[in-house]
Amino acid sequence: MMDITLSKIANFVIEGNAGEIPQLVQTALQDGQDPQEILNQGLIAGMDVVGKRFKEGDMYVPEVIASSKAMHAGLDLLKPLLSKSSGSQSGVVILGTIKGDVHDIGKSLVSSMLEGAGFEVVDIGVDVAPERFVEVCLEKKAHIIGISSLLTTTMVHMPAVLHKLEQEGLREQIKVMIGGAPVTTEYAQQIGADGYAADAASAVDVARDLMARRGTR
Ligand code: B1M
Repeated sequence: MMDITLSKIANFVIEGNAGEIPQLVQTALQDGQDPQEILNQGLIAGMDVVGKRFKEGDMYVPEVIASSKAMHAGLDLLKPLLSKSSGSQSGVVILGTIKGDVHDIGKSLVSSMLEGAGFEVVDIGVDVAPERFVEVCLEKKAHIIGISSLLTTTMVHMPAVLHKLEQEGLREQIKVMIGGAPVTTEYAQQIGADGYAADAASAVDVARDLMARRGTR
């Protein structure tokens, strides 16, 4: 049975009530709830409902924005707890949402989880041009580029990042992982990406695997 505080958190996300969420998250933490559980059963559970209602036309864009603000209000508090780093540096990841796409909640979760696993994450935001991923990757001497897309109309820009890496002669050195709701393993294979993760937790496994596969640089 779901904890009452967590179901309240989920409901406030659905209602887009950002003001109430920090206090409730604090209460859940004081009650000894695991930050990951608060995230999964509170914030993400609420956002799942929002997604379904949005799809069915029962919620509109302003309401969804209010819900995502509410989700962020909780996420901001949980982030440092989710990303208790082991202190060891696992690798540098450039992370962004592809051109034309402003969805950033999933990407932020991936960022937190990677940081939690000891990766240095350079979050370059949303609506990022393919060339920009490569530019920052060079600047930061990164090992992995992570690309998020939530729209079928924007995932088609992902291959351009791979092409740019090829053009720059970097394709062998830099690993590319992709994710986001419409993205699949098959799509990753089709475009020649090195990895795909369905959620933030498995993004860590994929990133670790990519680091192992790339050897040392
Ligand atoms: Co938009 N939206 N949205 N939206 N939105 C979706 C994605 C949609 C599925 C809703 C629907 O119709 N059911 C639909 C896409 C349809 C499609 O293309 N197949 C959609 C649409 C159509 C749109 C607009 C076009 C609507 C419009 O204006 N007509 C528009 C586009 C704007 C744009 O980007 N240019 C739009 C706008 C918005 C808002 C701005 C209102 C808001 C975004 C706010 C923000 O992010 N700051 C929004 C939201 C919130 C959603 C839903 C409801 C929720 C997305 C979310 O945050 N999920 C979404 C419906 C849904 O997904 N249920 C929807 C929670 C998050 C934790 O999950 O992002 O999937 P997710 O991330 C997961 C995994 O995917 C994975 O790990 C994460 C954590 O486990 N993952 C990765 C993500 N990135 C990864 C990268 C990795 C690895 C794993 O490696 C690098």
